[in-house]
Amino acid sequence: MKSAVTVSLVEEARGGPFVFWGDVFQAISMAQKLGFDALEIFPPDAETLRHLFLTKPLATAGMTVAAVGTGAGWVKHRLQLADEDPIIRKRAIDFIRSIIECAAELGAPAIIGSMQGRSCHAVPKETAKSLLRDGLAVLSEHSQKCGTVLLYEPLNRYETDQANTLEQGLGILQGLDNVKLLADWFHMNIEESDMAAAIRLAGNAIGHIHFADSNRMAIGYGHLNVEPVMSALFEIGYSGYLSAEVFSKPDAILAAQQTIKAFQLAIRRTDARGPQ
Ligand code: LER
Ligand code: MN
Repeated sequence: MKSAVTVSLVEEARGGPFVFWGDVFQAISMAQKLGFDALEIFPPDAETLRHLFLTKPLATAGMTVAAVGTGAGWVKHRLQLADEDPIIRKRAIDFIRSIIECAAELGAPAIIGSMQGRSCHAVPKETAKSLLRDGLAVLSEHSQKCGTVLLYEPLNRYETDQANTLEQGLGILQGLDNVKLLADWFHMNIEESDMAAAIRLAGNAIGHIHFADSNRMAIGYGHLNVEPVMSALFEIGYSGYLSAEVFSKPDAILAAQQTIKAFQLAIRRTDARGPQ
């Protein structure tokens, strides 16, 4: 398993669960110093990300990009895949397509999280789900053409009613082979009755982890029992990223330091215990 830490370049997302803010080059340098393998980037749009020309600075630092978030499509541009308006849905698809392309240039998958949308008076639950699936089908094919997978993230009930658990996520992804689940431990801690069992059930459908404690702070700052969840990840042979999508609290450096310490401890402990 590999470690990653988030950086947000989206002013409108201030106060959200990202460790580093604003300066991606400083984030690369800090993450490298602390021993992270990768950065997860939350850009305002594809063009901004592309014009940062990150390939060389990342290679020089010996770092990769774990994933690229598309959430700015929602928080900044109010676009989502289940909108009642076909013009908005088309703009949402185009926004994500362009992020898929520049994420692929960095060797990373794009994440569909808050852009999945939710039902409303004009869009009943089943319609919202089917609009989401239509969008994921198009975007999955586009990701495949770009040589990457697409990540779909179940969110807690206060953010969506599309899929709140990994099992519901599996339902959404049926027949969509190039889409993997993003298991965010913050959302799972709210929605799953047994986080380890949910991970075993989802198995190799899991493609990415948001590594967060119960209060969405760095692992170790909340009350999540990390050991059984890590054991389940070892059991399913997960070899992807554990990416800290957590608040920059008490500050960015302490959140990042605590994350890497918790990551190394969790890997060592679970590894030493061997297969369960
Ligand atoms: C939102 O709560 C979240 O977890 C993000 O990763 C979705 O884009
Ligand atoms: Mn998340």
